[in-house]
Amino acid sequence: MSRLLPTALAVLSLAAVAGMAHAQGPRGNQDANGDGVISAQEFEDAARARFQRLDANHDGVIDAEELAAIQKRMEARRAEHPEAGRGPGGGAGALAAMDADHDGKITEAEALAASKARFAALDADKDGVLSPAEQPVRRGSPN
Ligand SMILES: [Ca+2]
Ligand SMILES: [Ca+2]
Ligand SMILES: [Ca+2]
Repeated sequence: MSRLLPTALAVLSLAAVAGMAHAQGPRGNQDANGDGVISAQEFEDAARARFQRLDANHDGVIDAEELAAIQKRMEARRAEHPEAGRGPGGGAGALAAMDADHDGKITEAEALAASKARFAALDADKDGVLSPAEQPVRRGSPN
């Protein structure tokens, strides 16, 4: 008994730490200042950060090769966690849709323009911020 308790406590605090890390993880927490709403600036910052993460060789363009790698990663993740759904920004299909001039590559300008359009679409009451109700649902998007 006296040996079990500390172990249980250790497991619990580990779980708490893991949970916290998860909540603040890189998986698209766009509400940078934690005020519960996502401003246009926060949305854009998150889009830029995501773009830079996806631009593996940092040349300012996500090319077909990088797109394919992203797609592969997303599929692997979905196969591993089918219940997790897709992160904000959608899948590789949504990425390809950002390619405004259809040259098979996505520039940072295209990604940011797409993100702006997405923000406008999400901001149902057009007050310039995404309230919790307007924020994209992270699990089980219906398509
Ligand atoms: Ca915010
Ligand atoms: Ca690149
Ligand atoms: Ca709004």
